[in-house]
Amino acid sequence: MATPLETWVEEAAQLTKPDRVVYCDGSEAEYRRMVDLMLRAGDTFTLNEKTYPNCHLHRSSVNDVARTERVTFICSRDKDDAGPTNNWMDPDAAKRKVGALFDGAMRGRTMYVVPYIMGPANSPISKVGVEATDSPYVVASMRIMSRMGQVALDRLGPSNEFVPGLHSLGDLDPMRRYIVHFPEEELIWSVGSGYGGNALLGKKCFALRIASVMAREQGWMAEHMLVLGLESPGGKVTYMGAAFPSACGKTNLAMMVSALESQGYRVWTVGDDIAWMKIADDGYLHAINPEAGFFGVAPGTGMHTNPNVMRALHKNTLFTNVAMTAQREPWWEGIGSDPPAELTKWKGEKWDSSKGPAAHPNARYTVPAKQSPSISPKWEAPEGVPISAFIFGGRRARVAPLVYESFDWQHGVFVGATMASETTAAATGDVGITRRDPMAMLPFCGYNMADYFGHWLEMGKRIPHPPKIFHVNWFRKGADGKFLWPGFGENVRVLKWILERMEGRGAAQETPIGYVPAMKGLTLDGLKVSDEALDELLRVSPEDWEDELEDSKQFLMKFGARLPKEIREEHAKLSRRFHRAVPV
Ligand code: GTP
Ligand code: SPV
Ligand code: MN
Repeated sequence: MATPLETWVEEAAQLTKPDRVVYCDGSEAEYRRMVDLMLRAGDTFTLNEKTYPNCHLHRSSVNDVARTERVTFICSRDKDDAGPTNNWMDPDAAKRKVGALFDGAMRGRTMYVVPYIMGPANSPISKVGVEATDSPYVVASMRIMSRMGQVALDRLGPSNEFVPGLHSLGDLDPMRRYIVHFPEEELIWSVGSGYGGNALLGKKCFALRIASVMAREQGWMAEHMLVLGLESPGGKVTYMGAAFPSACGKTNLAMMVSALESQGYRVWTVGDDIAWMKIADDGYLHAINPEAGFFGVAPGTGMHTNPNVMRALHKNTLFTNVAMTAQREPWWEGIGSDPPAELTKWKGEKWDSSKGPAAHPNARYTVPAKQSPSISPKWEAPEGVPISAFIFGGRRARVAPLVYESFDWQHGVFVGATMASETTAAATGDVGITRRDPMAMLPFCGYNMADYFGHWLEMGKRIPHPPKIFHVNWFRKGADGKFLWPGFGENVRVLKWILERMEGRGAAQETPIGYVPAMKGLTLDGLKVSDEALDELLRVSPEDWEDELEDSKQFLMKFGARLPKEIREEHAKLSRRFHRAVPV
């Protein structure tokens, strides 16, 4: 008798017609074989074996360098279940249209069957997925990013409890690229891209879009959140989850080297991108990191910004679309050194400064999480870690202060639902446009976001000790267009205030949007931030917020009658608080 897995693989092979089918075991030898295939294909290079042992540089197709939200679809039976913020296709129409692209797509190629676990192998919160792919780069990446191979087959056994994902590079033509999700079937189809979240199906497709649907049905949460532990003097560790949109600082915050280490504050990394959270017997929401590696943004990453990851990247790392020096070492803008005389651009040609950035702005590294010096001793705890605070945030040149605390859960959900951020190179399209990105889930929620807000409100009632909700903004700019806040390791000063607020300390002033640190509330010793800059960083400008109220209202109106009344109520309350506030 064929197992459900074998049956699905057989059907996938009938459609895509590969020359052969190979089940992956996740071994070191298999990783080597994948790398050899990539090297022979000519799009991958071995880096300096002395300084970067077992490290490689992969160059993706130049039209395939980031997630493509335009061709990402939620194929629920009812269009309203996808909601106004998702692209939607009828599931049968999607099967026909995308099925035609899969038909024979693997002819002359090998289909690799990649079984993987999202989450620690022995955690009850973890789930199994299977990706069938014709890309050795995807196989190699999945081995770093998840618990892949035999360990997953062992967990699955003859059961049908896995989320299947079919992936083919197709012909890499952006016009024939589709990333489609069937939430009711718990199925993913992706064709025409080999990059990141489009192709590593365990990540955004399963762990967020499909899992968010499961989470709502089953009463848990799947969020685009880093998870960190803040150690305070005496050794107590407090865990926090933070949701920032793509390329807005999750990896950096999760891995930060604390500027207050001498005062006993230290940050431990549990996860850098995704959190799965369930209510545990102790009444807290417990989080696991479903991933096993970091797929992090390279540009801007250096010894001054993220030394932990820099130390982790010197072995067993797969780089994508970075530049390469004559010594065959990776290089990118913001690495902390001037560009060397001889440099090969991410596309492969010789670089000079007239040719734009040497590394693609969305160039990435894929590295095992356990290689980070900051990795938490609890990062694979099967029961997860108890979350005491949620932090929302984004890139806002104006409007949002450095940090504020919501009044209560319902208000906090409103803060998340109306958060906004300037777009980045993590997805194709315009960069720097401010858009609403609720809970940093706009591109990742597998169902109607009005119902998603409802789920958040519901969870607040069910969690006996719900996390307190905060909002941060490291990206506020002064009149000169420069960031007002130094960011990176200095962000621990904000985490410290958050911790103090949770403990009933921490000086704050009440504003219409929530509690903002009092002028002396933040620990700023040893930091050069002028009083004027601090003033601006903490300012809640009624004019800016007047525009903000209008813009968020327009956004919320898209959801029509499906929007929970509590969200509408919070909008009205915020508006009233501003109109009552004495003008400053
Ligand atoms: P995804 O992997 O796309 O989800 O991104 P992410 O949210 O993990 O963002 P990441 O930490 O990789 O940071 C993205 C970019 O923002 C990098 O270029 C960082 O150097 C920069 N960045 C991160 N934190 C800060 C900060 O505190 N201040 C400033 N100015 N830039 C930051
Ligand atoms: C993001 O865009 O949020 C990422 C990168 O983490 S990707 O895996 O490509 O989605
Ligand atoms: Mn991300």
